[in-house]
Amino acid sequence: MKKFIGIAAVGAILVALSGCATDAGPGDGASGDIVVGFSQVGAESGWRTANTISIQSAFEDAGIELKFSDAQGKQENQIKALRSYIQQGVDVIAFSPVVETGWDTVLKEAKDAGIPVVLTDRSVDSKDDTLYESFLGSDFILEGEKAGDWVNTEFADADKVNIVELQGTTGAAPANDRAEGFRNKVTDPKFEIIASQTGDFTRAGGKQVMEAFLKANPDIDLVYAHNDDMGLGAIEAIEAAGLVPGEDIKIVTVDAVKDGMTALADGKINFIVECSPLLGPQLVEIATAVAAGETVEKRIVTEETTFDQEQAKAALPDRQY
Ligand code: GYE
Repeated sequence: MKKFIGIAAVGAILVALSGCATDAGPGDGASGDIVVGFSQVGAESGWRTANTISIQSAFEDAGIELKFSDAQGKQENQIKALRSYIQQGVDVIAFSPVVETGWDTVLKEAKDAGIPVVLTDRSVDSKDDTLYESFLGSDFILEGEKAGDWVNTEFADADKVNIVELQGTTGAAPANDRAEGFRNKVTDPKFEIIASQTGDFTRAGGKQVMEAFLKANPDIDLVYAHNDDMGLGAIEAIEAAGLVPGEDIKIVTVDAVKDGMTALADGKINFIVECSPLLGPQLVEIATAVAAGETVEKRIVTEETTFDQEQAKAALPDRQY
């Protein structure tokens, strides 16, 4: 990779000296003329849509060619996309791994080809952290802990709290970590997680699982949904069962996309932990730096907040996504 940049830089100097403005072509590593291959998880949620728009528009604004592929939620599709980017000799590969495990082989192939890899949004569980340059994204354990903190306050005076959990995609970092963070905080024996199942981060999944939860459990006090979309699906199921979401059954979610924030402002969701999908501009910076052979921070954590009903009402008019 370094060699590549060296050759390209010499080329750029020669072009500059000769005053001849030729297009150096994609993939040659010349500054400002890099090619980035990005493999997205899919289009499972409002968060994902906002994330895709953020990434595509940031690269467009920066004038950097972005090859984009949608894995439709399948790891095998992502591995195929990564291999195709390696074959095409892109300058940087970035991807949001659908699940945490099973990446070492393909990451090693990228490393052997001299192509730096940047993880965005979700991480891998690889023991060898030389297989990627940087991981840009949220602290999902902290998000789960923030949800747990709210639960402790909200139910401070309760004797017994029956909780159901709508988990994210099985094996995905945000599903694993949001479950863990929540359990780090919700430790009082009065809390019981009576049911926990994946809704795959989708609205339809959240609805379906919540319908089953409601049938099996007459006395649910709280839904902890790993994202807004599943919380929104749960609202539909709760209303269909003749109950009032936000009152008969409280709901806490993660993400804070517009639809989630609207439900919070309406009192159907009670609290949302923010997870920012607007990773595009930072990803452009990181990709540009690693393409130039620079070392970047191994871990870049997104800054995030939380919202109650009043805060959601105040934030909604300016919410971009
Ligand atoms: O919370 C969820 C999406 O990986 C942080 O994936 C992301 C999660 C997000 O489907 O809505």
